[in-house]
Amino acid sequence: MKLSTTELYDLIKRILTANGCSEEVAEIVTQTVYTAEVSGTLSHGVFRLPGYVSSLRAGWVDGTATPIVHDRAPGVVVVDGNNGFSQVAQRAGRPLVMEKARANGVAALTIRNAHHFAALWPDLEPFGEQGLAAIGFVNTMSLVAPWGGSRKLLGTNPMAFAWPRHNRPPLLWDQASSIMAHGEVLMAAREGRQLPPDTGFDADGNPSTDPARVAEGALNTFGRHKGTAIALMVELLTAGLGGANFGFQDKGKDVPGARTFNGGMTILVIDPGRFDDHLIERAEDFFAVYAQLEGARLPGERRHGSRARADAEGVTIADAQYSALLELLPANEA
Ligand code: NDP
Ligand code: PYC
Repeated sequence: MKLSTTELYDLIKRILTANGCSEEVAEIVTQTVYTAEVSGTLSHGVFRLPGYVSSLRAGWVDGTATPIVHDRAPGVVVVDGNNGFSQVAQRAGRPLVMEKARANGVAALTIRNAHHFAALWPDLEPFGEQGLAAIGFVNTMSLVAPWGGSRKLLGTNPMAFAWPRHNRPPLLWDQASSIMAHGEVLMAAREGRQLPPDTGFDADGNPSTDPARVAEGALNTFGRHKGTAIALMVELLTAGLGGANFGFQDKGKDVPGARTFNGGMTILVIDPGRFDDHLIERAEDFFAVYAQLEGARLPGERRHGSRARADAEGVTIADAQYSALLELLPANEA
């Protein structure tokens, strides 16, 4: 099914409002699901809508929540998401943390009691667009075995980074700290693809390349023990620093229909202008050398390219997936 970007956006928003999101929350969550889909981050685009809807219908996440912003210190903003979506809490805390970063050079935003079920790069992009550097971390329910083990404890704990560019969109990267995002494993299961060896384990702790088994078992971290160290840091910078649930404290596993995780996010924001007047231009010298390297590309280029193509040509959604999306609407709206 071929959709224009406007049709895609409207469909996502209708599904969210029909399933318990307020107009304002639906607008914010639509933006993140839509951006993932058009940028080719398909594991966190419309593929995830049944999960959002399931958590909403179960009453596990509040689609009307109003976050509470605490101005804790000259460089610290803490937001309680009130059991809503993380992007809504971010939107509430973003102006204050930007203001603090500009005043102090560095500031941090932590979010607790909020559900993050999306790609991270749309969260970081607004900082880069406003001339700020930012690095963000999210924790998830336990899905990953620490290196050497085969039972899950860590989350897939993604992180993303934005760096403002001179007269261009910001540099952005965005990645799970597991060898593969759990969403990618679910997509492989749906498409009947086997996983590469060393991706993870089944629920009994045996190595497996079957995505359905690994989805129920445990993933490895990326880069062997080094990814374990990163995933551990993410857990501490989110649940630890933010006072959010650790992955092992996920209460959703006992709630029928709960698919999202009530956890934490931390974003560290840096104003390069407070360190030196010419840092952004100076970094462009580095990018110019990078661009000369044969075979190499900058992270984020694929997503920027995909987004530009979607704007020009629209988006194709597989017919079966489109039908499944329509089933998330009330019968008289589908
Ligand atoms: P990928 O492995 O697809 O990409 C990771 C990063 O590497 C991207 O910035 C990508 O840029 C870049 N990259 C890929 N190939 C190259 C290359 N050849 N040269 C330079 N850079 C490259 O991401 P993951 O599978 O780890 O994660 C997928 C998504 O899942 C992410 O958006 C993440 O936020 C999301 N996620 C969300 C979670 C949550 O709790 N909400 C949990 C875990 C993951 P590009 O895209 O341009 O290729
Ligand atoms: O893809 O690992 C993942 C994931 C976990 C929560 C949301 N996405």
